[in-house]
Amino acid sequence: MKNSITLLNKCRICKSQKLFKFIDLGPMPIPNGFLEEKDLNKTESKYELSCLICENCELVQLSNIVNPDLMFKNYVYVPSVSMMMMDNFRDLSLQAYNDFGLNQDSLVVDIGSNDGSLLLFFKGHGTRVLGVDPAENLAKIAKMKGIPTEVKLFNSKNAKILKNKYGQADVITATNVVAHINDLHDFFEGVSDLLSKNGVLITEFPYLVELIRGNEFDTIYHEHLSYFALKPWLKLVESNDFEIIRLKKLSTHGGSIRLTHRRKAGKNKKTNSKIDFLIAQEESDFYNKKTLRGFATRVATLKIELLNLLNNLKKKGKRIVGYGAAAKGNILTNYFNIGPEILDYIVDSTPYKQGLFTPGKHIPVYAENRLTIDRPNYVLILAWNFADEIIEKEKDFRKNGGKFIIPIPKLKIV
Ligand code: JHZ
Ligand code: ZN
Repeated sequence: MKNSITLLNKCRICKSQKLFKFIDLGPMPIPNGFLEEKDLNKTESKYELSCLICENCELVQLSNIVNPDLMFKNYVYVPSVSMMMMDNFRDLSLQAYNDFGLNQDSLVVDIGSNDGSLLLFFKGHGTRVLGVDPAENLAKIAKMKGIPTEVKLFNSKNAKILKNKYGQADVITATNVVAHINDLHDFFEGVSDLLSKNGVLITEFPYLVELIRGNEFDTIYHEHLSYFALKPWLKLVESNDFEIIRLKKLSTHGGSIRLTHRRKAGKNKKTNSKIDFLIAQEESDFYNKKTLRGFATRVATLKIELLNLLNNLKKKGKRIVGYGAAAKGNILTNYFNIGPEILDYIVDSTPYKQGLFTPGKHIPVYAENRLTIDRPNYVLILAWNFADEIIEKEKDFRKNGGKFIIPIPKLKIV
């Protein structure tokens, strides 16, 4: 496989060729491609980043696909550094444990299990657990925490291997990972094979309507091949003989949804008022070129506003740093052209990012305590999805006269 398969000329799900491009971010480095100092002079690969909507099934998707090996083998993102994410995982595990009568014989398989954070909660409830993740570095950490982990990409071929080795799963979880999967029909084939007859699949993903509404353009990046609204997701689910039995809106990652699925029971289509309501809303307000073009225009305005603000502060001699070396932050800094001449550095609590430099803009990443020692004037919160958590954690910075800049959904100084 080449590094990048350029241009998707057919919809990933329905194969229609009627694709409408509504935002083009241009060539971008891979968003988690942090660099060591010794590599800063080497040429970095950049890949086109633009988003299309399929005019047939309405799936929003990337125009180019980067080889997953380049992005996921050695992965630096871990959810366990955020309390909000941990609270969400606790809630998911409790919901599944209580609602589906799990016990010590039940097997929970987590696809994209990362450092084992979600499965630790299930283990705490006493179920059997198995993680599946292609990141060798994170699987090592998960295993150290006592979470058995298979270093694999999840697909129908590997699902068979897992089934033969561990038996069928009562619950399969896939949080913040379906967007990363290219062949979604194959994903469902694998789930169907690995899942026990009455088992459930629980997914969580950022909800596209919130992405558009909240100007969350920086969550568009090479790892995320699809951006789901409910209508195309439901179509995909039904065409693979599954149905949605529960929906919960979440505040994670700028607005997400948690969906619980099981195999379709009988031929009749189940109605679910929550789902029907959201799909009706999507159809009336969302699937049109005007909405999508409006989003692209708002992003262009945001760029001007933020750059004006940062440049004025610099002219006044203010020192500005970033908070949260999130993948999304790397898209925002690259697309808005914000480099180390504006942000002295970025602080981040993830040990695997500290000491490295951001892809593209080469901004150094340090531990969070640098902020306390260094006391800059302004902090640009790049991990804006955790703004409340970060502001609360760093209340002393504000007490001492520091100010936070939150870029998304709307530029705000607090
Ligand atoms: P965060 C991730 O994207 C990765 P990213 C992934 N591709 C995905 O699908 C989406 O989420 C949904 C730091 N931080 O979670 C930690 C602090 O330093 O917004 C992270 O590096 N201190 C799987 O990378 C970053 O911020 C803190 O107190 O855009 C946040 O990254 C907190 C709360 C976070 O995801
Ligand atoms: Zn389509």
